Amino acid sequence: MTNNKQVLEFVNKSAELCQPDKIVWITGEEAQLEELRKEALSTGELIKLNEEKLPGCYLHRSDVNDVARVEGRTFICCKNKEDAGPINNWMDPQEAYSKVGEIFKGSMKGRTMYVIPYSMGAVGSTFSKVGIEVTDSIYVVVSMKIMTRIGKEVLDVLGDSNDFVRGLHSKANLDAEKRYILHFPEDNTIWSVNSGYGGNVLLGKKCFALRIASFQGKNEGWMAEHMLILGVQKPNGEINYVSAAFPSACGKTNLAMLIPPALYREKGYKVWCVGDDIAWIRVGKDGRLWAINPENGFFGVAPGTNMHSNPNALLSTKKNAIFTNVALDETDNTVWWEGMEKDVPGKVKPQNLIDWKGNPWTPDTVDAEGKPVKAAHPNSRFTAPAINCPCISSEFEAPEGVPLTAIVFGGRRAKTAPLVYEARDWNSGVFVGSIMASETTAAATGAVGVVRRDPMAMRPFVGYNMADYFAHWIEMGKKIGKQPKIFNVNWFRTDDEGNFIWPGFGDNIRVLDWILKRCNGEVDAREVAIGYVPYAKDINVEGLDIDEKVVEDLLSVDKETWLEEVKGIKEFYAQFGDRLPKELEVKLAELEANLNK
Ligand code: GTP
Ligand code: SPV
Ligand code: MN
Repeated sequence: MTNNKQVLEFVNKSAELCQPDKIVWITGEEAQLEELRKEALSTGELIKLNEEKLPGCYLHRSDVNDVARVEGRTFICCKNKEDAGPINNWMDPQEAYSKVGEIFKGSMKGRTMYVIPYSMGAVGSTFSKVGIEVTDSIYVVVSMKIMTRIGKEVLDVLGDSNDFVRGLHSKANLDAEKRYILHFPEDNTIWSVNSGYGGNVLLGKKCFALRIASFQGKNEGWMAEHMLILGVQKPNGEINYVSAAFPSACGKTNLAMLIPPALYREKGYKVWCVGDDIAWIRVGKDGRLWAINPENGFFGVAPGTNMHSNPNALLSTKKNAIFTNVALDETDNTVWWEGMEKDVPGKVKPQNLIDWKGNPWTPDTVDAEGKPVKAAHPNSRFTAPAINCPCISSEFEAPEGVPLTAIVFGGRRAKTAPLVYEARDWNSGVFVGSIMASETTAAATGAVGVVRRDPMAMRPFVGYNMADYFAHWIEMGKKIGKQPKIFNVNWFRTDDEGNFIWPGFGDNIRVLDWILKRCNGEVDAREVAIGYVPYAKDINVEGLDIDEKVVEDLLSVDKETWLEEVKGIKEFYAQFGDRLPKELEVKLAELEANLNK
């Protein structure tokens, strides 16, 4: 399929190591993919769903010990340990190649090795980059088809170039003790073994488009971020684009596909989705920041997705989608997950399902300790083509992307962070991003609900030293002629009973509205220690069961809580030693002084 010597060498070397029975190049043609889906049906790797209700859709179950990203087993393998920084796990590249090479050795015996040429970004566009993933999993092939642009045309565009990311993946025997997700940023190489879970094995996504790309971006003067991109269309037809970084399972897909409440729709507001997880951002000729979504599909969290919370996401999954670790409703061969009740008005929870592990399930099913069992895994996901999304932006494939008016950070904080605040300037915004903290979710293995620092929502995804990543943000600020304003949001403040105070979802347009008004100089704000917060009257709560007093509470900045926060930030910053940009130290000192005023 190609004469590119480097590509051929990479594929041959991979085959020598893994010793597959045969090698199949993925052309991207539908007939080949359909053959592979059929093969996966025969082995049980995929389960065909109801062709009338969910045409072209499949269910996949991963191994029960393999349901989320494994941050503890994810490594950055660069020559100098300091270049990986204190947040990343590090392994010496030579040691990594030889140690994990032993695990890959012969891992594809009796199997087929698939070679997937793929493009992150529209094929052939100047902002796009090419990857080659070699894998022994049909699930990976058919998922990569949805999540990226694959096939021969990618190789045609690559030509003789050596500028491609080499990705080697083998399920091996799914041994969790020998699971490794390795990144060699200096070699443009990714090795993933003993996993079949999306985030660990769809190598174009987190591994390439964030970990490797963030390193490339630092060297080449652009940014790879864990951000959604959306356009807000105002009644006059003007569209402003916003990118937003929230940690995993903290609301990016939901915000990216937001449907405004009736009040806003009637006025003419509409939200367009450009991307729901990753943004590649560059300074355009006009000096503004321009962002593309390098992906071609959504790998979204299933639980909680319903026709009320996120109809656009649910509708995106109605054809040619793959569901992973959700429940199967055998009565009509469709899928189900917790929080889908509102899918069909009046539809009640199904009584008899097959749960994500393949066991019979009823709402009364309990585990050995008597605890209720979930039908779908909390990190069960759908893989859906972006073109299925009813609100996909007309600029989705625009080669240079869309210009950013605002950048938003956010996380899950029960108390500290107000509903929204604005940073004073670019460097203050970088500081706001760098001090982000959020409660952990089911998207990664480990405890859920523990607050941890997750700067720019990139803690698990920066492919180099986090301090240098902060410095890169500051450097980028100097290159941008017209800097977007930077904000922080928190949809997750809770009352004393632990209930979310802010309604969230579609009503988040009320906050976006304020953000854009600030960008256009249409509304005043109140200066507080951490930046600017809205006057309560300026957050439109018309039609909500919330009064101005509640909004004031949502916007409050508690001095004692924030002084505690400062302590946590100091501890976090201390790990970076001299490598931490001075600009951030200055901002932290300013914050502390402001709080003590
Ligand atoms: P990744 O795909 O892991 O990067 O996640 P994501 O950031 O795209 O998160 P997603 O939009 O899938 O939301 C994850 C969870 O947060 C779901 O359970 C949602 O129901 C919940 N959620 C999203 N937006 C809101 C909101 O505005 N308010 C509240 N309370 N919950 C929300
Ligand atoms: C995330 O965890 O941030 C995801 C899903 O978007 S994964 O692809 O598994 O990383
Ligand atoms: Mn994500």
